[in-house]
This record gives sequence, structure tokens and C-alpha cells, in this order.
Amino acid sequence: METVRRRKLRAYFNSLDVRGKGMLSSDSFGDAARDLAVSLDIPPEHPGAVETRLVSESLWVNLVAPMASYTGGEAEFEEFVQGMEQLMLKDPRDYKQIFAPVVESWFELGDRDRDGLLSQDEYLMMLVGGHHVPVDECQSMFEYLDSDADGYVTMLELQGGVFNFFYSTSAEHPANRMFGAF
Ligand SMILES: [Ca+2]
Ligand SMILES: [Ca+2]
Repeated sequence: METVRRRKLRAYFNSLDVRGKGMLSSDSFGDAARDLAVSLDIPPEHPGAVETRLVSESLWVNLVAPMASYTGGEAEFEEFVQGMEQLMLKDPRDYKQIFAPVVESWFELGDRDRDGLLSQDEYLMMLVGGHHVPVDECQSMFEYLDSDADGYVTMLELQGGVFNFFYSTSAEHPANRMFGAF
């Protein structure tokens, strides 16, 4: 049986592999950010949309490309897992440098009314629009992330949830479903 971590990473991989090719490339990461902008009705050339795309593509450069050198710029699931395991998941301190900036950029683009908080609608746009996660999964994840139940998710709440998605080893952790059922 697959470990919890591999199953979670498979859900994340599938959320990036929107065309179901079984392979990821730099474009897969950029496309997720582009799909987010489209779902928010933001033109692709908008500076915030461009920045989010570039920051998202840095995940490919930092985490996956080093493992994909033999396969012509595409990574299959095993290479993706190796990159994640070796380049980020071994040391939780790596999250801040590698993944937190991506979450920050997504949050800023997704915060449409710029009040510094994500409403449920804004959160749904991010995860349904950008990562094609089913709506009902996103609704329950929003409730979990909104730990003080004030109806909004803060940057800190979102970063905590994404961190736990990657680093929690408990099969029951609610953050495991960030990118859908696993
Ligand atoms: Ca907002
Ligand atoms: Ca809250």
C-alpha cells in the first residue's frame, strides 16, 4: 500500500496534470497559475498574473527539473516524488523558502477585493479555478483552514494548511485533502 505522503503527492500531481498526460513540465505549474487568473477574469498579461505564473514555475525549477534531466523536460510521478522528497520534504525548514512564496503569490492574486483575507468564494476560485479540485472538497477544506471560524482565511491559516498538507504524516490529518481526495 502507498504511504500517506505518496497518496497526497499523487493528488497534488494530478491537480497539476490537468490534461491527464501522466507527466508534468514547467508549463504545468505555469498553467495552474494561468487558469487561476482566467477564472478570476484577470488578463494573463496583468503584472500580478505574470508574477504568480513565474513564482509557480519556480517550483518546477527548484523541485522537479533536477529529477527530470533524462526525460526531456518532463517529469513522471516517480521523478516528481523524488524531487519533492529530496529537495523539500526532508527538512520542514525548506518550506519557507521554496513553497511559501508560491502560496503568498496565489493568496495575493486570489484576494480579489484586496482586504487581506480570503473569503470562501475567493478560496474556491483558487482551488477550483487553479487546481480543478472539486467544489465540495474545497468547501470542507475552507472550514478546516478557517480555524477561528470568522468566515475568512488569513495568509497564516492558508500557509499552515499547505504546510500540513506536505509535512503531516498522519493519515487522518484534515489538510491531507487540500488538493482533493487522496
Ligand atoms: Ca478578500
Ligand atoms: Ca479565519
